[in-house]
Amino acid sequence: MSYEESKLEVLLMRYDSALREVRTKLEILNDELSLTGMHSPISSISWRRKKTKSIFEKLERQGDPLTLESIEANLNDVAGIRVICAFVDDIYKVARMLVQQDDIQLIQVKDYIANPKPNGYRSYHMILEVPVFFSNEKKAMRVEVQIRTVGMDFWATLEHQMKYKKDIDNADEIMAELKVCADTIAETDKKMMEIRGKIPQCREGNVINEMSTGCAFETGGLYGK
Ligand code: 0O2
Repeated sequence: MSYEESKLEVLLMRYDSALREVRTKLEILNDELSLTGMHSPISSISWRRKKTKSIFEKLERQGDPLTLESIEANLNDVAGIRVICAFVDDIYKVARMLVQQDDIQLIQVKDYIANPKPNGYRSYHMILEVPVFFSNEKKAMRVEVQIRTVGMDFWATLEHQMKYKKDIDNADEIMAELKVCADTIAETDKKMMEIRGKIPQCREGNVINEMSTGCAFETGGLYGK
């Protein structure tokens, strides 16, 4: 292995460590809220670290230098975590609880729930920096966190397929149908919160969620590369 290759391996290990840090923070928050009898906001967490090939392809697409320094400087999504919540207000609760931790630095927020994309995409995105302690240094590593409801995730997974199929004949028609579905899902998400508010046990927060962790994305999986 060349010197450059071994340095890349170390950098990727650091992104993996940062993913573990943020994941643990989210799991602790959820465990704590479950124990206190409050409604646990997180339904599931999944994560992926971009593969080397995708990292360099993205740098190339952006016209950035293909160096290790450039990876850290120009890519925010080498490490990505996706958090699925049952209700829209849980999304904001989780985001708030995470960024209020004093070792987390919030670099960027994109609220595609308040401001959906024209295609109907909804999700709450944050770029965070989390410190990771290694044998002889502390490194602040970037992690992209996407938080969305089950419905938004269902939609985004199907819509993501269109990214690679723009040349099909009825692409416009499919995109229009997807837009209608996105709006319907948003309406349903809103309605579900209203209904939850009418159920006494839910108002008091006795909903039990299942925590399904451990799904590292494979190439071509839900979260892409
Ligand atoms: P993949 O294959 O999921 O990794 P950036 O890509 O971060 O340099 P951008 O596009 O401004 O810059 O970031 P943004 O808007 O926060 O989007 C980042 C990620 O959000 C995307 O990563 C997707 O995972 C998801 N996303 C954003 N817009 C859409 C959308 O319209 N539909 C779907 N299904 N997902 C979306 P990648 O790298 O594009 O894709």
